Amino acid sequence: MSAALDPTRTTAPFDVESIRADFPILHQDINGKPLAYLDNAASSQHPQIVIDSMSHYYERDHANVHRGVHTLSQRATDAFEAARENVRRFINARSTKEVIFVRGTTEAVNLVAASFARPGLRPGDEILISWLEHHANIVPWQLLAGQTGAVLKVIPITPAGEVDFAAFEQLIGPRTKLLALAHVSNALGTIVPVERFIAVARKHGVPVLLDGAQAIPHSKIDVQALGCDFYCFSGHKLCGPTGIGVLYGREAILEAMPPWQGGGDMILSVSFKGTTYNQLPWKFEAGTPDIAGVIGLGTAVQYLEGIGMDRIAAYEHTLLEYATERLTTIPGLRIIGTAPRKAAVISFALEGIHPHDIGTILDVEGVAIRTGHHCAMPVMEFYGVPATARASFAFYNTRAEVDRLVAALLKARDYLT
Ligand code: C6P
Repeated sequence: MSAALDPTRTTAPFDVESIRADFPILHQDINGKPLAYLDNAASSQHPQIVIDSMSHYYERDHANVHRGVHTLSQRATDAFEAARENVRRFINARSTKEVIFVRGTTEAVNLVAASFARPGLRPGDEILISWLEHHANIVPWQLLAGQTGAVLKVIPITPAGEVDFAAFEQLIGPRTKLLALAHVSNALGTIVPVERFIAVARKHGVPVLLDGAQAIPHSKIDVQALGCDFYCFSGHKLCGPTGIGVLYGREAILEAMPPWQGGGDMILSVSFKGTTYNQLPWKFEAGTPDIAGVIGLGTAVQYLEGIGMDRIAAYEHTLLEYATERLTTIPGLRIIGTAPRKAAVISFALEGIHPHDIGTILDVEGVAIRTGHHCAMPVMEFYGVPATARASFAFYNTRAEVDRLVAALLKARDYLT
């Protein structure tokens, strides 16, 4: 077994330098300065072991899955399904039947909208989301509301960027057919105490979808303990490849849902008299999947397990505290989103400087952050800003990189004001 996948690594002291050594991309200069990659909420980077697993597949095992009796097809199928088991274990789903591979969080939400919500929705029924959502957890519901006459209700947020629980209790009711919530806000970093929301939803018999895109990279996710009905996430924020993600769904619910796309692999038999569908999870995986992507994701979650998600959460928390403390010393800097419980994401504005200019100057200094509306335009509207600058940290970032961020921001401030 590769040292990078060694499960005993979880017992060794957290050694960020040895972790950084796993990530080849981090060791380069950008504009003549060492890269400080602080855009992990957009996409995280890949340890060598993930890259190797995909190269190995392409070099040795590539063939279509679930289709051939020949050796390569069997190897590809075995690797593909082994990755599904890795993901099942990672999120503690009861069965691999509950792990559907999709392109990412966006596709997972759209699948639930089309296949779970749409068939039962009547005019006047309600879907409940919050003001914190990423567009991927807004627009599919707006489309659905337009198609069915259902109403999209939005739970307000507080000035600190928390979802207003009291308002939620007022908004949920007999017409609510689904509660769809971000577990962690990508724009602010707020950790939403979803357990409280789920408990209330249960009392009302309302199913719950969680957008876990920003939660799963930062903490241990146990879908059974959470008690949600759907959990959506993307591989590329989890040290895995782009173009692959997961929809977790409770088996009984998935069984009752019609397929959402038709084609190869999702059927047992097809004739013009009628078609019977495949079992879970394949019923929802029409067409040739992203085999290398699935294999890469399976390796990524194994790698993260080897480090330990609890240790990742603890390390990132100290980094977040350090960064928050350091950033607040910069004159004119305002942190946007000050909830007491946050993942390692900091959105901010610097007085008198457009966020895009901050991003450009930071790039000259080798510091990569994201600027813009972060696909969360209602959040920007709430704070009355067109955009923010956002630094987002991973377990391979260091305090020295936080210092570089602060130094680069001071430089941007001197230069532009
Ligand atoms: N947020 C960010 O920089 P996809 O694109 O399907 O992999 O993930 C969409 C998505 C859904 N929900 C949340 C909470 C997200 O943060 C994202 C992706 C990136 O914040 C790209 S916009």
